[in-house]
Amino acid sequence: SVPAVSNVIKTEQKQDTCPDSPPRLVGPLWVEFSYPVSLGLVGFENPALQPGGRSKPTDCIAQQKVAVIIPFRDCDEPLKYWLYYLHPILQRQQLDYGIYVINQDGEDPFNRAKLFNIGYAEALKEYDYDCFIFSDVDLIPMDDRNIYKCYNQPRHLSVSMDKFGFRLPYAQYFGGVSSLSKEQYLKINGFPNNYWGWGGEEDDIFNRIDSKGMSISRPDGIIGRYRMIHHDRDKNNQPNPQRFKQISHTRQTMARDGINSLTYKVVKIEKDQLFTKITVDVGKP
Ligand code: BGN
Repeated sequence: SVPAVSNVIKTEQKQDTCPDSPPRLVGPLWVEFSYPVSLGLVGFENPALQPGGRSKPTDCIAQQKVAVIIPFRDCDEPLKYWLYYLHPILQRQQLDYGIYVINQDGEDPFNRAKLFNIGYAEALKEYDYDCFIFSDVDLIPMDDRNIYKCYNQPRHLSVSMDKFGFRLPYAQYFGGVSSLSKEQYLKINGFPNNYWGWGGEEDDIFNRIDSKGMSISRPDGIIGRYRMIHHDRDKNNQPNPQRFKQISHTRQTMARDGINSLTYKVVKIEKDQLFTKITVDVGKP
């Protein structure tokens, strides 16, 4: 009937922006990996998810539209735990979010930073995201007050990891989980594309942020606690011998190496209920 319809329109217009402190947060979380979880269980426990691992609050308008980018190759076990723990947290944080697992095809050395760039580009093809979370697949936050959104400065979220004795390994450390708004990301020309193998790429990202006069925002060491899921080191992720030389030249290379020089081929896009998996050919070292 006509009055009912106009009522619906009125309530929709009345929705407010979600609050700075999401009301359903619980604080410290119990996180462990000794029992198995399945994707079926995660789906069952998160019935409101939309295909591709998308969700947004129903009772308010999310402050930010957040794409979570996870670089990936052959690590299904950690991914299950990641989805199991993070979906409920991200929903309690009242984010309008989607999960993008960027799977590197082939056997060449792993290129974490380039996979982040690809995730950024692919997520934007799908939705008007304004914030990007860059996360390793094996890191689980131990406190839901560590909000997966963007801040006035680029944010380093994983400040207190169990493997480093719950402290930063060094003051400039920017590895693990971080967030940059679209604007912050573009200001540094995205991330480097040529770090093949383990190490150095997050130091390059730190240099980019620093050279553009931005600082790093961080939660405190209690809220910023993380557990790492133990798994075998990928045989194709040996330390990158070039990394020392590369990070010493970030300021010269960053203008021409980044999102403005990104090339890759999409091999396959799969929409799971819990995440979007994009398999990519990242090219050769
Ligand atoms: C640093 C690595 C990071 C790594 C952290 C923590 C380099 C660059 C040359 C100094 N950086 O030393 O990539 O995340 O350790 O393990 O190797």
